[in-house]
Amino acid sequence: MVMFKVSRVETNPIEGQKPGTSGLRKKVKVFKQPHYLENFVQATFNALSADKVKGATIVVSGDGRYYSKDAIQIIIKMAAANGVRRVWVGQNGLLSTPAVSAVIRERVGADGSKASGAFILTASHNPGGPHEDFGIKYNMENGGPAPEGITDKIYDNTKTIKEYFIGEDLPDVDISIVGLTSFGGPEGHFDVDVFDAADDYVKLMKSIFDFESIKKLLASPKFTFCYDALHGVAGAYANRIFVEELGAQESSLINCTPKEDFGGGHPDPNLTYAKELVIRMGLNKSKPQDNPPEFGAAADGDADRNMVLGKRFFVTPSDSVAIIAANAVQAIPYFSDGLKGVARSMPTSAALDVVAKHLKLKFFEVPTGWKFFGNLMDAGMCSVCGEESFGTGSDHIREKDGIWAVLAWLSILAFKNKGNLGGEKLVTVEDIVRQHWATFGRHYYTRYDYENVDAGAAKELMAHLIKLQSDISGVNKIIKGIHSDVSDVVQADEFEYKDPVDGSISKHQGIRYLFADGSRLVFRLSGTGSEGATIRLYIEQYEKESSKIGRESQDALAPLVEVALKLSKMTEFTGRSAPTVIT
Ligand code: G16
Repeated sequence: MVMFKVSRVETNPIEGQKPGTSGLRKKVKVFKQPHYLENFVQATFNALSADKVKGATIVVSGDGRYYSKDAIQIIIKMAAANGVRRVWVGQNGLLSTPAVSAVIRERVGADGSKASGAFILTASHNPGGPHEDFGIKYNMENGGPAPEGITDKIYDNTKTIKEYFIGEDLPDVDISIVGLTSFGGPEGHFDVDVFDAADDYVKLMKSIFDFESIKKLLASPKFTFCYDALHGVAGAYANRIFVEELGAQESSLINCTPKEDFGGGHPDPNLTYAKELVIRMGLNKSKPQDNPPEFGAAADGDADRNMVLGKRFFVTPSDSVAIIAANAVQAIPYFSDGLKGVARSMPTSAALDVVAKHLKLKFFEVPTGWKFFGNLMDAGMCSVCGEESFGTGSDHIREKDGIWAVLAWLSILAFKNKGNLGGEKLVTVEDIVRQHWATFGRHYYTRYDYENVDAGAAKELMAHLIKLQSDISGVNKIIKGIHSDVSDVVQADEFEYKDPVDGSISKHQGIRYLFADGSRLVFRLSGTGSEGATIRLYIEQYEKESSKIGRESQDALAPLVEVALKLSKMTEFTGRSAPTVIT
C-alpha cells in the first residue's frame, strides 16, 4: 500500500474569497494562483465540526468544467491530510449538483459508510474554459448548500488563514476508472472510491416517477421530444434516463457530451443562450421550423437548472413550479399523499401563491438561493419549490434538479394524456399552461439582466432606488409622469427574511416596489457572477380576467418596463441602453 505524509504549508490570506449566492465563483486564472484553491478548501475544513472531517466520508465532483480534474486531485490530497477517511468521486469527476445531493443523502458505501458533505466543483451556468469561470461550494450532511452561518465562517477563515495541510506525496488517483484505491497515512487508511456517476441518481428518479407511463408517452408517434444539455454534466444522465430507461430516440438529445468548455457556449438554459434548442422548438422567429417537437428542455452546466418549452411556446420558470405544484399529487407517485407545503424565492412570480391558496397549502417566500429551502424541507414544511432563475425541485434532495423538473413535466403530460395517446390530438404543453392561466389567472413576467456592469455604478443605482423608497408619494408622482395608467405603489422596501425554522434573519435580499394591483418591480444584484456586477430587474403583473390572459408578454408588461427603467435611471447609471439577456 502506498503511504503518504502530511505536509504543512505556510500561506497568507487572499482577498475576495467570500462565497456568493452559491459558492465561490471566479475566473480560472484566479483559482490557479498559488494557494488560492488550497486556502479556500482548508478554510472550509476549518469551518466544519471535527466529526465532519476526521474519519468522515466526503464527496468531491462537479460539472467537469476546465480545471476540475486538477482541483479534484488537490482536494483529495488535502482531504487525506486533514484526516478524512474516504473520498467518493463520480467517474471522471462528474456528478451533477442534484446527483451530489442524492449521493450524500442516499448512497451507502460497501462498508456501510455515509457521506457527511461534498465539495461541488462548478460555476453552474457560467461559461467554462481556461479564460472563463471555475467554482467551488460545500454541501452539508442534508445534501444542501452550506447555510450562511457556515459560509460566513469559511469567509472569516480565509481572512486569517496561515497554513494548510496536504498529502503532497500522494500519487494522483485515476478517476476515469470505477474502483477503490487505498493509501496509508499517519492516521490510518485513506480510501478514494470512484463510482458510476448516474447509478444512485437514476435509482432515485425511478422511485419518484412512474417511468412506465412516461415511457408510453414517449412511445406515442404524436409525441416528439428534444433535450439539450448545453454540453454540461446533464449529458451524463440524459442518455441513461431518456434513452435507455424511457426509450426516447438518441437523436432527441443534443449537446449531451459533457465538455470542459461547454463547447465554447454559455451553459445557461434560457431563451438567449440555449440557441439550438430555441431554434428547434420553433421559437426563433427568423428561423421558422416546419414541425418542432412537442416538448423541449435544457439544463445548465451542473444540471440543476431547467428550461421547459412546448412547441413554439416558452414556459416561464415561475409558471412551471406553479403548474407542477398544481398537478403533483395526481401526476407524480412520490406526492400521492399530498404536498407538505410549497415555497418560492422572493423575485419569483406569485403564480405559486395562487395555487397554494387554492389548494390550502402552506406557503413560504424566501430570499434568492436554494439554501433557504433546505430548512423548510428538513422541517417537513415544504415539498415543492422553485425560482424564477430556472430552478425547480422538491424535497427528494436539497438542491434544485433540472432532470427532475423535466420528468415532472413529462409526468404531467402523461397524466393529462392518459387514455388519449391514440386520440386525434395530444394535450400539449401550451394547452396545460393556458388551462392553468384560465383557472388561476396569469402572472405576466419578465426578467432583464444587465451583465458585467461596473460594480460601482450598480451600487449607486441600488442606493438611488433605496433612497426613493423613503417617499412613496414622490415615487408615485414620478411613475404617473412616466405612465399615468400604471397603478400606485403601496409598499416599497428591501426584502428581509426570518427563517421560520431557526429564526435566523437575512437582510438586504432585494429592493421591492409593490403596486396596488399586485404588480411588482424587484431589483437585485446577482450573487453568482465572477466579474463586475450583474443587475437583475424582475417585472410582474397579475391578470385574472380571462379575456386578458392571452396577450404577448412584452405588450402586457411594456408600461411597467418603462416605469422600471426610468425610475431606476438604468441607462444613466449603467450606460446600457438594453439588457444583456431578457427572459
Ligand atoms: C444559484 C442558486 C439559486 C439562485 C441563483 C440566483 O443558482 O443556487 O438558488 O436562484 O443562484 O443567482 P443570482 O444571485 O445570480 O440571481 P446556480 O444555478 O447559479 O447555482
